[in-house]
Amino acid sequence: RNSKRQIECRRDIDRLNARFLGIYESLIPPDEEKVKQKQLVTLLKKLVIKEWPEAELYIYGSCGNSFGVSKSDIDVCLAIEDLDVNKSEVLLKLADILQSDNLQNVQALTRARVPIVKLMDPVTGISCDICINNLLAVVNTKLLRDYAKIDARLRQLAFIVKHWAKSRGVNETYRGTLSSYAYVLMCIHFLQQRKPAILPCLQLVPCQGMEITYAVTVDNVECAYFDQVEKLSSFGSRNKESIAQLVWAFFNYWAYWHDYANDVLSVRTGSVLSKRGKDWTRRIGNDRHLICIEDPFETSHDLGRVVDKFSIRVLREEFERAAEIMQYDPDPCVTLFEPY
Ligand code: 3AT
Ligand code: MG
Repeated sequence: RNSKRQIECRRDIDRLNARFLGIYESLIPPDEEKVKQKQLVTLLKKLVIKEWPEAELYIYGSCGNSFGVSKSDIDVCLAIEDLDVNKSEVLLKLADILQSDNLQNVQALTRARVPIVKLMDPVTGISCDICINNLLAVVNTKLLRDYAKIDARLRQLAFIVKHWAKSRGVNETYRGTLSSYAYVLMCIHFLQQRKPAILPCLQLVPCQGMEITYAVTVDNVECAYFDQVEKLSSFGSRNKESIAQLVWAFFNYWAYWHDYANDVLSVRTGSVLSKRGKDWTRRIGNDRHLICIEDPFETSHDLGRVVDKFSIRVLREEFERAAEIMQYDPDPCVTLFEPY
């Protein structure tokens, strides 16, 4: 009787895995969408080069880090060395150039926290944000993309978590919840912590046969790590956990096990640091440090700083809701993503 129960249980888990993988597959952007994105960026490059011949255009964010679902906006960074005029002037000039090339809804947001030009390509319907010289974001985009190449479960888990966060309204930094970037870092850290580990720590080198193979200094921040990730393609193979188990354990961790009072998540070190060690124990200005996620390169930067005393409750209730659903709901794939 016991083994019959085990077999049924196994079947339930297999079925749930298949459901999660199905959701993951349905979120992946189709190839033709990727082609259209490339075409738009090529057009933008052509326009930009005319005005700034030395400039470079980089894709960053979810279209570049491999964690973008279908129909994501494109984030583009215009890199101009030795900027002798201010960013606002460049953005206004850029908006001018784009407007006269039939791109739609062109808007320069010069007073935003990250000043950008927004636009929409009428041919493809793709929206795009262009910022200036935000090279740290280009580098952290590469780090995320490199982590994704090591073990397929990272991309699967992060797609599910992002989809959950968007469905439940907890992926809105302007309302005090977390950015997509923060959620992906939470997933990377979680997989670094599994036993056996599913992901290594690429910045903790030399270690485990890894050394620094990529190093740049951007805005006085040294960014260095092991980026020959094709050599790590079997790193996580000793861990056999399935996506359903990982989704369950992820929400369980954030609902019941994370020490919000004392701990800082650190992908850079592949470990948990103490808030005390980082002097993140009290509110300074608007930074409350109620959930602490260290940026892998700008280590003084807490990605949880947008979270306030109201939104931390919303977040934690959502983690608990998700954990309960994964534990008890007969059809978690529906309930988990119910619109809030
Ligand atoms: P979506 O699919 O658009 O939700 P995304 O990965 O594009 O996810 P965002 O649009 O929130 O995420 O951010 C775009 C990129 O900007 C992602 C990351 O490279 C960078 N970024 C975002 N927030 C921060 C931050 N607080 N610190 C440093 N880099 C950041
Ligand atoms: Mg984006």
